[in-house]
Amino acid sequence: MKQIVAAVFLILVIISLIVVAFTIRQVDVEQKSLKIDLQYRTTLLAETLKESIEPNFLSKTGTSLQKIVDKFENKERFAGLAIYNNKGNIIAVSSSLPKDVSKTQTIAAHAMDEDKANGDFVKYQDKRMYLFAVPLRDKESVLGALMLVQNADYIDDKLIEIWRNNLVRLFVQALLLSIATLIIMRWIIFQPIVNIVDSIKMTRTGRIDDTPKRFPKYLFFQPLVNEVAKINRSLLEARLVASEEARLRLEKTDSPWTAERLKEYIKEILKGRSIYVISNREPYIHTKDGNKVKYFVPASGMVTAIEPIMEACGGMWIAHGSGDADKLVVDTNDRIQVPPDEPKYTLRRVWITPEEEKGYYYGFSNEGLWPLCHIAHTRPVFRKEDWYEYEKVNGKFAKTVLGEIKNVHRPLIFIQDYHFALLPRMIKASRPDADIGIFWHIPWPNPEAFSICPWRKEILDGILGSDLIGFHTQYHCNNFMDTVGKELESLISWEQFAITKGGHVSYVKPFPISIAFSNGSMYKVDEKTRKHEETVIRKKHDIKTKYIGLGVDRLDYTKGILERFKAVEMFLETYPFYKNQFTFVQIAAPSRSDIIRYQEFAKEVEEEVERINDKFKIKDWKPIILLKRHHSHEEIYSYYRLANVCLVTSLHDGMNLVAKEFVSARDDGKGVLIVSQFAGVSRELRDAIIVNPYNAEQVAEAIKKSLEMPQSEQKRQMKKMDQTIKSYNIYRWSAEILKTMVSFV
Ligand code: ADQ
Repeated sequence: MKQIVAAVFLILVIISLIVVAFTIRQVDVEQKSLKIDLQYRTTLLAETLKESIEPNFLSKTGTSLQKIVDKFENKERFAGLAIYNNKGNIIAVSSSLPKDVSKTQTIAAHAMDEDKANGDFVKYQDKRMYLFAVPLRDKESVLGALMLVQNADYIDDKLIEIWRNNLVRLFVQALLLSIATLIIMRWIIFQPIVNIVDSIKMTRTGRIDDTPKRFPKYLFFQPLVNEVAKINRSLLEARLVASEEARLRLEKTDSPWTAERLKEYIKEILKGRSIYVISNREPYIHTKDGNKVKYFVPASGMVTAIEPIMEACGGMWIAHGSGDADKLVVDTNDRIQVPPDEPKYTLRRVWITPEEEKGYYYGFSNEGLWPLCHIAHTRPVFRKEDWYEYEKVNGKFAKTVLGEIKNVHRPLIFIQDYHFALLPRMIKASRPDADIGIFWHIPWPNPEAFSICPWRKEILDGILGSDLIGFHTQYHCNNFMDTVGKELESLISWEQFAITKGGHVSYVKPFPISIAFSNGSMYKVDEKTRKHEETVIRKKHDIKTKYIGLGVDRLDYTKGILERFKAVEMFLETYPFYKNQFTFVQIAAPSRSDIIRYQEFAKEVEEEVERINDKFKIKDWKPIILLKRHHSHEEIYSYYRLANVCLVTSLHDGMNLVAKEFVSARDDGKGVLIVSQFAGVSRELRDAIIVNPYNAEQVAEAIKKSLEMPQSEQKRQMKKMDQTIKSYNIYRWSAEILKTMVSFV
């Protein structure tokens, strides 16, 4: 609509300019012609009068001259006349003539001096007048002058009339043209184009399109319509072929897992059952930006992992609506179709109050359970009021889920993470027919560490409402089984990895989470683009060094960011050759910044960067560049492609997807990955350099080894890690979890 208004405005401006230019010209011509006409008429009249006054001028008395003058009173457009003697004095004058028109004297004197007619336009009391004088003479000399004064106001009136008429015409034309433009653009051009785009989009996203109805009928669109119809048909055919191939591939387990294959697989095993994912963090957050609403994908490993599954399988994702514009874009049932550009599943938002968020999210989840499960030496804080909110919000989500599945037979509920430990039991209690799985994205600590939680029994009982409990590693599964054995009355089967409590069986299994990586990187670029990206990034941050190291994390104390900086410091101290040769770029997304510990941590990170940079700074080089903001995945991947070495030095991490993303970004096989032995990913990517993040010397050595590693070795390592991730990507992860969930029934 904005473009249409702009186009109409532009047209109006152009028309106005044209009309104004033409009017100026017309007025100019008209003015000249009216003036000439007036001058001509005045000259004729002057000549006539002159003939009757001139003979015997001297002998005529003032009274007889006055009589002649009076005869010309009250003539239309004629203001009056005056007769001067050769001394410049008035002998006779019309009573209607303003006496104080001073210019008359000058003009008359001039006519007498020059002995020829003289005239000029003057303004008197806001009126325009034409003064014209002719000399009166006998045979020898000039005896006086005759002055004629004409009203010339009608010329201005006429010009004003021209302006008025043209402006009215302009207004009417502009109005008609605007309406016509609006109609043409809105209904004849814009709407048909929108229809064509919608149609292509529908076909691209696999929905059937009612093509003939939507396409414009206008002749000039026909070639485009024909081509689009052909493209749509080809896309539909290609989709059918791909779907058939994927279906055939289901039997062949060695073929790669793709979104298509997962979709077909899910169709096979779910047989029409609906999937509901529940998480705290939503996959798309809508925010206000002035008058506009924007959205972004949050920095979250859980979102990175679950989003491709939902895109492939559809269903409903129920999550906390945390964006300040979230409420503006949902329908009356608090639902919105996402991804916003290409809807594939439903996002159902749940609203929680700031007080609930404080207790449930910041308090119990992130100041209690998060540090409890991560052995990163930050003490958990347990507050009764936080626990109360945690229970309340779990109850709120349970109510929402139960409402959504009310009429759904045997729904499949897939709960994410430590924010919802109580939810499985709450749902199971009302809907025993639902298959419930929970995936715990963070580590599970040993029973002693867990035993400090005042509500450990409630948490364990809540989780055991699930049919399937998933962790990233076998080690975390073992810890969970041990913890339940220590805390609850239950039957534990180490053979089947199952826990029976109150007649209900929960299976505990490892599912190492991964990323959407099948045929190539999700954000693949060609060599030219990669080079361009490198130039842009280097220029933007003034990086001139040969080597670049990279860290990508949420600003979280478990990610070992400070330890990483310490290792960079040690590396530069031990190997000063690399000063001015190596830059470490740390991309850090602000996270949970309402929690004091996180605020302190963010400050510590900044201070540490400043300290190290001050220590080593040489001219225009500094060793660490801290980019403290949320980045899109496209942006992050351009840094992955650029780095010689990527450091993942978590103090404790369930898995860590950054490590996998780095490998997936390196189509060129170059680059080295350093991984903490305390991150789940170190159990899978064994070809990375595995380090203890607390051991700065060891990490510094690993950096040196990475920068000096021959390319053939880099490629060998990358290739093996690449294969590991591809063979167990996020599609396979979800296929295995969902298959395990449904196979228990
Ligand atoms: P996280 O600790 O959030 O999740 P992690 O595995 O480290 O997850 O992945 C972080 C994700 O956020 C990555 O996709 C990364 O690209 C993105 N990210 C990082 N920095 C960013 C920035 N500055 N801007 C935007 N995005 C950024 C938890 C567990 C992990 C586990 C995941 C998945 O703690 O151990 O791997 O869940 O189960």
